[in-house]
Amino acid sequence: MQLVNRFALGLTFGFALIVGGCGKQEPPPAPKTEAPKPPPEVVVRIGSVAPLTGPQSHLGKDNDNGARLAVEEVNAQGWVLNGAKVRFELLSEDDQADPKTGTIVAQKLVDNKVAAVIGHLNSGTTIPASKIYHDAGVAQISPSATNPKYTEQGYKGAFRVMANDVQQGKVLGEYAVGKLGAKRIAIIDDRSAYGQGLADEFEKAAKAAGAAVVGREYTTDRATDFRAILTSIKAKKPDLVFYGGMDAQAGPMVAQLKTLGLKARYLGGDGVQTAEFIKLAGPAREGVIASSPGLPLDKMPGGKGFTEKFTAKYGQIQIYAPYAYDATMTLIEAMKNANSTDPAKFIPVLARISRQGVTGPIAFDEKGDLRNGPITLYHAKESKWEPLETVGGEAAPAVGAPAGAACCPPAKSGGEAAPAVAAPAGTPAATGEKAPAAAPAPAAPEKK
Ligand code: ABU
Repeated sequence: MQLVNRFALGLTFGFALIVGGCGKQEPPPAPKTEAPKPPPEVVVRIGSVAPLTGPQSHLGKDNDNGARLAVEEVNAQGWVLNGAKVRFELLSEDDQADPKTGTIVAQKLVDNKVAAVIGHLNSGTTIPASKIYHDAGVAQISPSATNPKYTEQGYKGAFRVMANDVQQGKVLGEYAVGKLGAKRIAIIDDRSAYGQGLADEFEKAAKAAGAAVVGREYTTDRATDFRAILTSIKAKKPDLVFYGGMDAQAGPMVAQLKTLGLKARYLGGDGVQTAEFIKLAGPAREGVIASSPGLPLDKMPGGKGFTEKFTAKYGQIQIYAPYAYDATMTLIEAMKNANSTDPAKFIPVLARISRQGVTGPIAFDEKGDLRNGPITLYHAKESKWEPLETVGGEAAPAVGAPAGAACCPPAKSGGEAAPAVAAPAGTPAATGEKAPAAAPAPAAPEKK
């Protein structure tokens, strides 16, 4: 039996040798053709800073998502610079709307070698952080900080893509007196750089237009109970209450104002003119008037397309997302035009840029402020913000105008008032009185 097995094994082995030795030979492997090497990749970091936690987190996420959408689109298109593929990386930081935290995260971004920062959201964080970016040679574009001091510091790399509060306060003060007929005005602000600054500019303009300021009260950007200051204000019988601050306070404040039986009109700036305010104020929102530096979303040259893209990905736009998108796209276009991601090279190009953004024409004056930015007034009607009128701004170029298309004459001599959309019932505008003059945009040399 053992012999038979050995014989069978021998046969099998021998057959295998025959087949292996004399059968068809495998062709030698074809020489490998080298796959083309992808271009080397360079990563360019851009910071995005806003309050991502706390009472303003809905606004912070709105800004951050606007910047993120732009970065994702640019990365999908691809850009090769000096033979290397550029990939932009957005580093998001939460400054909690707190000035001290703002400087800490600004230093962190500088340490992480960002080329530029989109932010911050709040003037109170943007201004102290801007010194850190300036000292490090990093570019900064705020999509939403409106206090004029930000661009008055002489920092070559500091820009903003909306009108500032000197312009906004003037429009609001003139509207309150000239169109709403306010004579006795009470003012509340949240003591933030934005709230206090806007309230001061409003007060100046309202007084210049002939109104009396019968009371001025203060709160904070963390408060939720305003009954003490509203009771004090009620005793002064104002016909209009102006609030300089954000929606997280304005919402409950308006509701408490109604509960206390205060009949005065309520007016605020862009911190109030948000989607969140409509929710927070509840039914008390009806008739509230607020301004925003910019055109209504559906009147922005790229508003429709942006709204579709943004809402599909991130949900409802609060207010500043299109500006954060434009700030990011404008920054990257300056890098492309400069053929460089080095701030020393692209900042001078950014200072002279003239392009069509989603929000409208984008070009900066000698300080880094948006040239001739429009300001729109809205009233809350049937649970939404409805535009009343737009003051200033260029006529919006046609949707789809090529990126980089010139938007503005080199020096603009004045704001052109867009036609009024509507005026709230019972106001002088509705009865045909003359509208207040548009805030003129001064002619400006280029930022050097
Ligand atoms: N512009 C209002 C919100 C941001 C800020 O300026 O503080």
